[in-house]
Amino acid sequence: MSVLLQIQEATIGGRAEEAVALVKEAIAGGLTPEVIIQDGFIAAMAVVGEKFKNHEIFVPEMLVAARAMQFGISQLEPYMVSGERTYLARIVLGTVKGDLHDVGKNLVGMMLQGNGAEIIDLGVDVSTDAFVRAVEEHKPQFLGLSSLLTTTMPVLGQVIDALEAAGLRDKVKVLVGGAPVSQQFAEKIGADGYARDAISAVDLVKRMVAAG
Ligand code: B1M
Repeated sequence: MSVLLQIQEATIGGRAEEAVALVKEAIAGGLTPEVIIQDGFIAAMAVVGEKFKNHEIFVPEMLVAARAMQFGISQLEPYMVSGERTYLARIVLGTVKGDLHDVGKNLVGMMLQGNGAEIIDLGVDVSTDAFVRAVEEHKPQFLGLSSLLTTTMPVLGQVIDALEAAGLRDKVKVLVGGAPVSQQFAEKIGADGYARDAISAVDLVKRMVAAG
């Protein structure tokens, strides 16, 4: 079985230590972090999500799978640093109120950081007020909002409205993402940008910084 399939199996089974060992093996075998993340971990989480939907597994199993993915991906952090060491932008990042899914947000933060961004990670289940206060306090160029649930998607728009009400909307570019979010939805709520995955998020921020 290929190392990528083994990573998938270890992740689905929630075997974090095995996933870590397999990541090391994959890197030693010449696979890139992007391939390991996409074809190993993200592919595994798609299976986990399907199994959950079909009631084959439950929340505890999803949790240990996410933990295995977090551990595995953390091994890749040193390999995700780009050659450029120039400062890209300051970015405040968080998962909106009601949403505890942080694997994708962490990955986005890690990739942006590896490409020269300063990340202020507010964590998960962040209140709209806390986002507004963080923009006031840290004066970031970007605010990155993540939502994984259809029930928390509307909160993305609420944060944008709250920034507007606080007179801060033109001070920060708002980026949104997460599995149920789309370009169309991002436009509808008045976000400045949408990225479907961590690599696109880096490209988007670079493009927006270059555009001024
Ligand atoms: Co939850 N969960 N979960 N879950 N979970 C989903 C999202 C679900 C699709 C599973 C399913 O039913 N098939 C479903 C949502 C359905 C819906 O909304 N319609 C679901 C549900 C229902 C729930 C609960 C309600 C279950 C329950 O309690 N009955 C509950 C809600 C908890 C809450 O948030 N309040 C819940 C709980 C959990 C766990 C805590 C057990 C665990 C999360 C642990 C953690 O994150 N620390 C969990 C997990 C692991 C999942 C799945 C299986 C995997 C998510 C993940 O880590 N994906 C997920 C099914 C799935 O997505 N296939 C599911 C891997 C990750 C790398 O991808 O997060 O999409 P993702 O991030 C990507 C992109 O989306 C994008 O880039 C990332 C990297 O490529 N991106 C951005 C993300 N944020 C971005 C921000 C950006 C730009 C791009 O700019 C700022």
